[in-house]
Amino acid sequence: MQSARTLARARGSISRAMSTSPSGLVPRLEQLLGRDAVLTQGDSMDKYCRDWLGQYGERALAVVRPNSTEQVAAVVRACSELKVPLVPQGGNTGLVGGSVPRSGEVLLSLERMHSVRFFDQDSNVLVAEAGCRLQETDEWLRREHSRCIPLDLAAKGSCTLGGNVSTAAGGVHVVRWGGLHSSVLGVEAVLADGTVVDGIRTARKSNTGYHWSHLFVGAEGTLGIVTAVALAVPPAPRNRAVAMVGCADWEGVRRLVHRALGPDGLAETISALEYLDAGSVDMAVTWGGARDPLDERYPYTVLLEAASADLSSCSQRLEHVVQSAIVAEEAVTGVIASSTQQERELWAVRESVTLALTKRGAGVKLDVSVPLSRMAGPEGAVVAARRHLANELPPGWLSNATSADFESLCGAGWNGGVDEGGVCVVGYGHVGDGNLHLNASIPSLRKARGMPEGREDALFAGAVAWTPPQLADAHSRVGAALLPWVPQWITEHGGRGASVSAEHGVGVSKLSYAGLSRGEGEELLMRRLKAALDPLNLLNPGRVMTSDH
Ligand code: FAD
Ligand code: S2G
Ligand code: ZN
Repeated sequence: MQSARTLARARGSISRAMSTSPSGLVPRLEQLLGRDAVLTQGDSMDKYCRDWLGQYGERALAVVRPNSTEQVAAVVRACSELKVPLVPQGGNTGLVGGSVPRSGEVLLSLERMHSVRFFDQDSNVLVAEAGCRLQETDEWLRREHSRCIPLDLAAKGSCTLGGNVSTAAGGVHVVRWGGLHSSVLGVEAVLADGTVVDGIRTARKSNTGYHWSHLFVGAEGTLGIVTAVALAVPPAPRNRAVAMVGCADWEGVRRLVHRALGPDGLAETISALEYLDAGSVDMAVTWGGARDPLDERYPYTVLLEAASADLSSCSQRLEHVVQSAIVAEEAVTGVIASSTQQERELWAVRESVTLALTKRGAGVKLDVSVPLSRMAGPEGAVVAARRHLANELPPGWLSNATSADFESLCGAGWNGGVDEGGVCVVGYGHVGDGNLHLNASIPSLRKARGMPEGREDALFAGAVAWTPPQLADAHSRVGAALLPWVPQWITEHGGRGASVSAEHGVGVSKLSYAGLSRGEGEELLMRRLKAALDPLNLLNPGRVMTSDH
């Protein structure tokens, strides 16, 4: 984890590295792409060289912005000849440090490759370039063809289709449409030697050899650069119904999930099934600006969305599930949105947690798959992490909301919504597909002071909070306590239902423990594929796998 101080040192050394960049590289790149497509000066490069969390990234040798597959191939050939490593970048919203350069690397941004090549009306396949933004492309598809991209995530405004494919992004609709492997029909990619491989086709079925395009789904830029993608796109549901329910305990949540996913539940109208614990709702409301969704704070809040061509089936099904869950005492109460505005407000609670966490201070993120029984509740990963932190950190560092018996505090979370400071561990995520986002939040006093007028004095009343540079130290101590302890716990208790990285990928931040979810044979196969496709190890080296083999 790089604190600002270390980075400054690195920057200092990097600027010296500039003088030692391979001779002729920059002039050659400028000749290939045009001067305006090649950045080498500090501040114009900054936004490309810092990750979204502000935790990773060093200064690149150069940032290049090709506008065509041919230009991408030419850049790759030049870097390959001069043996200069390349980092492809889409929207730079990745959360594992994989989309930003280390010193001595060239950052290749796909931002200028943002054309929709075509939409095939017969097969309902969209062919778009890698730099197309998810939200913009989805809106165009809905408007022009009443179809949608089968993917939705809070970073949709910035993330790109190439980045989505390369991280095998999950998001909130996996429970309806599956992951991107279900919708990617083919990619166009540039290999490490500059070879362009065109796998773009609109045939829904093609069995003429290895399904090699799927190698690039989740490869995080380590096997080739995706320049275009062919996606099967479903009809955009005309109607949706959204509800939020409060549950008193995890057993209730589990039974509600089984109900919602069952044959008498949302069935074919299932669209999203998310959960938040009390601390996550506190984050969203106190720091994320979301409106309190229910009459009081429950240990768990579940968001359900049904979607279909006709309004009656999705709203009837949703109502039936919510009412039955209350009758069966799985849920205590529930609200069904009665307007688009209210639907947006309920979703805002869920979608604002990530940003809220960054506003409160520093964070340690875990994005894991784990069986429901081990996700939350007294036997779950979140309580286990809290208990572990209570043992590892100095007394008084933990906020009350992180006390081990937090689960039992009905209406738990902060004391009446006032953030008392201290380290919090919150759990939320895509409960419908077993994906938990476990986040530890280390409060920054300086950020509290940035709160809306009058709020900051109520915040952190008396409890511990840090100002930099102590914040960096507290951050690394919490990270050291949780990593790899939580991934090991997940692996030990989750069996084959566990993965130490569910949807964000490995990048650099999970390198040290990704092996917990990769068997020996898998590791061997992955290294053979990497050696075959990138023998000089120039494509995103040291991401996904260490390079020391
Ligand atoms: P980048 O961050 O630019 O790159 C990601 C990785 O892909 C890097 O390793 C990069 O080298 C590689 N890459 C990018 N483009 C290409 C290309 N064309 N060819 C080859 N390699 C490439 N992720 C989820 O899965 N689910 C979520 O619910 C989710 N929610 C998020 C919410 C917020 C607020 C934020 C900030 C992020 C969230 N993410 C989520 C993470 C992130 O948005 C996804 O991983 C997304 O797919 C990254 O897309 P991008 O275009 O920003 O890629
Ligand atoms: C989400 C975003 C990252 C995080 O909100 O679904 O994938 O850990 C996450 O908040
Ligand atoms: Zn997620």
